[in-house]
Amino acid sequence: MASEHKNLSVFSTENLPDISEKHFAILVAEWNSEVTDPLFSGAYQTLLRFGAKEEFIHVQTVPGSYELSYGAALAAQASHIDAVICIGCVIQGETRHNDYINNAVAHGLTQVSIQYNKPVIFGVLTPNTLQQALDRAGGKHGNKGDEAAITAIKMLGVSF
Ligand code: DLZ
Repeated sequence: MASEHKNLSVFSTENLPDISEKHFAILVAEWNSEVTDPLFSGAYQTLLRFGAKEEFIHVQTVPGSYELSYGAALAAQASHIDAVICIGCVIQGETRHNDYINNAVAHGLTQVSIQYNKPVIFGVLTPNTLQQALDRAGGKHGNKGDEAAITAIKMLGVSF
């Protein structure tokens, strides 16, 4: 049976919804700030580029990526917030702390999104090395913060 299909590719920026009246929360983890700062800038500038109003972008830092879930829950339960973008970077260390943090954040953000019925975007890098992270925070692999913002915008256009 044929069905209508909307292209959700994160790399296509055609036919994005109007976001001029949408409010965004951006949460930024302070850990690995040399990575999360450019990720944040990418997300922020991308929202502006696609029509968000500066005064409708609400920014809050949290200590580490683990705290993104709680921050996202606070943002998502605020009635004026339409979408939440979470920025973090968890670099693999000598122990498995990164696995625990990454799993907890991925699970936590999914739960928040479903509980509050709002897009909550996982803009968390999970690299093996700092260089891999920098490559994805404005380096040779682009800026995943830009992609996080575009993902949030696209999700605001998803409806049934
Ligand atoms: C503790 C910790 C470690 C070891 N590594 C990172 C990291 O690479 N990236 C990150 O965002 N946060 C890290 N944290 C901090 C935790 O996310 C969290 O802030 C603490 O465990 C306190 O809950």
